[in-house]
Amino acid sequence: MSAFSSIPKIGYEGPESDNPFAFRWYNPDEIVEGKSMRDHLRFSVVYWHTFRGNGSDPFGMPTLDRPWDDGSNSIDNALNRVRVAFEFMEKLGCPYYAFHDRDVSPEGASLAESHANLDRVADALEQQQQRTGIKLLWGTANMFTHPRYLHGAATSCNADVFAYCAAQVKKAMEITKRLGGENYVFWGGREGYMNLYNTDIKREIDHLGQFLNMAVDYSKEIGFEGTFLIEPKPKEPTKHQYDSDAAACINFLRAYGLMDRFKLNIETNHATLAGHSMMHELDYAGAQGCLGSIDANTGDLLLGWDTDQFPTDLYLTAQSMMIILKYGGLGSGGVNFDAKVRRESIDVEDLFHAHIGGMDAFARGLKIAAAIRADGGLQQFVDDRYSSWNTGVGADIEAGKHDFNSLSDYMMEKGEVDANKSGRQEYLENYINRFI
Ligand code: XLS
Ligand code: NI
Ligand code: NI
Repeated sequence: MSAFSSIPKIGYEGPESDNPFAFRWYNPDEIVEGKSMRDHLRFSVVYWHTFRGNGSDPFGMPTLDRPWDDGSNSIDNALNRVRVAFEFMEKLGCPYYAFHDRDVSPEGASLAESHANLDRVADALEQQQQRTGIKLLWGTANMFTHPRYLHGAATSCNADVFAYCAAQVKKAMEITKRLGGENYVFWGGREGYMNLYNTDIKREIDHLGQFLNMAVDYSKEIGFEGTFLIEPKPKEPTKHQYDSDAAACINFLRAYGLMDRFKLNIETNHATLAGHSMMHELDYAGAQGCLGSIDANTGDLLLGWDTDQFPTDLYLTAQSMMIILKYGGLGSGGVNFDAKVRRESIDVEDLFHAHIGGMDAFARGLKIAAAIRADGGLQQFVDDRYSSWNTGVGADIEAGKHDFNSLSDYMMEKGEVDANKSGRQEYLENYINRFI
């Protein structure tokens, strides 16, 4: 029985098409900067929102019509969802997906039972991957939903919780490896605090560092070579998450000796919750060699939480792709739609509109970014802006040939700095608009 029989296979029809079930910009085989759009973007569907989201919110019950889902926590329901999920991704033409252990398979009455459930569902996932050629972008462990995690996971005050998490991540990593996952994500769901009066920050962060080092050791033990990704987020569900933004995560990775094994998974709505733009977070991570993957979504300027909407803003996607291209692409990462349809978008069709829109917005962002790079005007401007560093005193400073004494001598003799030039912000904003 097909869950999406009324919906055609989504194909590329070009910008003139008025078919809502077609791509107008995402043309997987089109070559941009020497690489296909498929390989640049590596789109991924998330299991948790797309196949487990039901539209409920803190004020209201489920709203979404998902006829295949009986609402139960049974293995049969989980296996049926796998079938539907792959049918969806196949129709959409999306090459990757991502999941948490507990999205795909139900929590059991004991850890052993949870593991066994996951094994059974992984069999089905593996079969469907083989049938369709759809691959696993990343796996992760949900260590925030169950009540045992009320004080956090690896940062819990309860040592048993740390041990439980080790067992859970061990299993999730094994399953990710078995399914050929190209990355493994750590999002610190409740790794943070609600109140500093009852919190030993030093101890909690040390525990997190120790936990991730154990994960690195275990990946070596089993030969899992996928990239490890930390996903920064400043708050929600806790008031302050330890992985608050790219800079905080990179400092943490350096402090605990994890820099060569980890990169970052940057999410738009988390960047904006942290008071940064997505472009800032991507550029900062890229500059430190830590740009791994993105969770593509968007927030709402008027709402202060993680609304996880599908991205449709061309400035957002163009800026994201400018930075991704600047650092040579996402490597083993991808553009993962950590996004959900609105509670009011109750039909199955809405899942298609949402993903088609996000994929088209990123395809267009890619083309815009490539056009800006091909024109070269922006790069030229930036090169000129820093040209004082290419010769004379600038080049000598960068080469390490100066200290405070020599620079003081230099400036005493010169008396005043060379004249500053305009930053031309408005000119550049107008320039970018020529490509949008
Ligand atoms: C929540 C996070 C989460 C991670 C995966 O805000 O975005 O969905 O991506 O655990
Ligand atoms: Ni995310
Ligand atoms: Ni999020």
